[in-house]
This record gives sequence, structure tokens and C-alpha cells, in this order.
Amino acid sequence: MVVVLTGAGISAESGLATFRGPDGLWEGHRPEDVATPEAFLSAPELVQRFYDDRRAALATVEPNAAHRALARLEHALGDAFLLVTQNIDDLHERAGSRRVLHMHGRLKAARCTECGESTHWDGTLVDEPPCPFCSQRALRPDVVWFGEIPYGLSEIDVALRRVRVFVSIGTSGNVYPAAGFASFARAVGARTVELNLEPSLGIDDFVEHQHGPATQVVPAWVDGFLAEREA
Ligand code: BV8
Repeated sequence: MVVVLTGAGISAESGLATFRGPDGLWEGHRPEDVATPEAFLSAPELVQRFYDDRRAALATVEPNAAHRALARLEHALGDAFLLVTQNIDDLHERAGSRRVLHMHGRLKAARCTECGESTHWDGTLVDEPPCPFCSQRALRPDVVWFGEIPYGLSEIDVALRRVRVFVSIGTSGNVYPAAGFASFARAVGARTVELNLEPSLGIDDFVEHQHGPATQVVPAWVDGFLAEREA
């Protein structure tokens, strides 16, 4: 089983901002001011606009060579491969990845806080459109905020118990539980690889690393791994 975890860094060269830019802000905001249930309760319009803007920006960006390399890897490995992403963008899918586990949710989905149903959404939410299921004007971005439980944890746990190769791409290792996956993989004897612009906080969990831009290090690593398998 090969498990790949991606973070904001894999989408950086496509033009999407990473979680903590050089100014430590995220699109001009502090994460706790826009990515928590408390923020949504106290400033719903600010939070809805933050996500509406990021959802609209998706139409202006394209997947990059790193996203496409992971789609090739999935095509070669089939169900011996799982892609877990912390990202809420749709670039993995648009690059051809099929089995993508968005553990922090998706920008192009809305969840109704009344009936709980989730639906594909690529418009705005700040204007309080009615839920397609219950008609209540109670839709929120279907993303996982700080303090909320990530999606797919049991599927991730099953995969991590069988993992032989764990690859972490474009993540700083700031956010849990994702940041703990590498040490779990190492504990079960997997080969752990970090492909990132610079060493992440979890660098000690990785036996291998290639530091550089994802569009260079990811295709190179995937090609090498697939060549190794053919040999
Ligand atoms: C949970 C969705 C309980 C929304 C996100 C104290 C108080 C409260 C909570 C906590 C606490 N301490 C710890 C916690 C837990 C908390 C947490 O980890 N906080 C951190 C900040 C300390 N976690 C949670 O609350 C999680 N839930 O714990 O629930 C639980 C858990 C399990 C079981 C039961 C109960 C929920 C966290 C989810 C938050 N939502 N996103 C949205 O996106 O708007 S997190 C957000 O940060 C994004 O998902 C982002 O992906 C993620 C992590 O950031 P990264 O992806 O790593 O991005 P970052 O910018 O940090 O790094 C980019 C990296 O790329 C850098 O290393 C850079 O060098 C590299 N890079 C840049 N350019 C390139 C590149 N690499 C290659 N090429 C390039 N060109």
C-alpha cells in the first residue's frame, strides 16, 4: 500500500496561497479568524466571503505537474494506492486523480447546518441560498475547521496499518492529526518520504527527503518509483 498525504504546498505553483505565507497570514487573515466554528458564529459574512473568494479563484488556476504525477501513480497502482489531501481545492481531481480523500473537506461542497446534507457547490454562499434538500437558508462551506473532526479518519487508519510507502508532499506538519501520520507509518515499518520545498516540522519522521518545488521533485520521485517497480 502506498499512501500519499498532500498539503497546500502542492498547489502553490498553481497559484493558490499556502496556509501560512511569508507574512504568517492566510489570504490576509489569521486562521483562527476564518477557519473555526466560533469565527463562523461571530462573523458569518466574513467567513462565507473568505471561502466564496477561494472557491471562485479555483476557476482561474490549473493543476500542475505534481498533481499530474500523482494521477499517474494512482493509475499504475490501482487500489494499492490512497491519496489523502489536507487541501480543499479540486486540483487533484482535475489532474485525473480518482480516489482522493479530502480529510479537511472541499471548497466545492456545501453542508446544511439544518438537515446535515452535503451537496456539490461552485457558487457563493454569502447570499444564504436555500439548501437543495430542506430549503433552509443554512448552508456552510463543507470544510473541516480547527476543532472539528476531519473526514475519513477510519479509512485513513485502515490504510496506514497496511502502508509500505508513505509520501508527504507540500505540508509543513503544523496541523494534526495529519501531521502525525508519518510517525505512525514509520512505527509500522513503512518507508517514509518527504517531498517539500523545505524541511517540515516532522522531518525526523522521514527516512528519505527531496527538497525543492513540487513540480520538480514530485514527478522525479514518481518516475523513479515506477521505474524501480518495473525493474
Ligand atoms: C481535530 C480546512 C479533534 C479549512 C484546515 C489547540 C487547540 C485546538 C486545536 C488544537 C490545538 N492543538 C492542536 C490542535 C488540533 C488542531 C491543530 O492541529 N492545530 C494546529 C494549528 C496546532 N487540529 C484540528 O483542530 C483538526 N481537528 O484535531 O479534531 C480530533 C481529531 C482526531 C480525532 C478526534 C478528534 C482539524 C484541522 C483542520 C483545519 N482545517 N483546512 C480551509 O482550508 O480553509 S487546516 C489548513 O492547514 C489547510 O487544510 C492546510 O492544508 C492545512 C495544513 O497546512 P499545510 O497544508 O501544511 O500548508 P502550510 O502552508 O502550513 O505548509 C505548506 C508547505 O508547503 C510548507 O512546508 C512549504 O514549505 C511547502 N511549499 C510551499 N511551496 C511549495 C512547497 N512545497 C513544494 N513546492 C512548493 N512550490
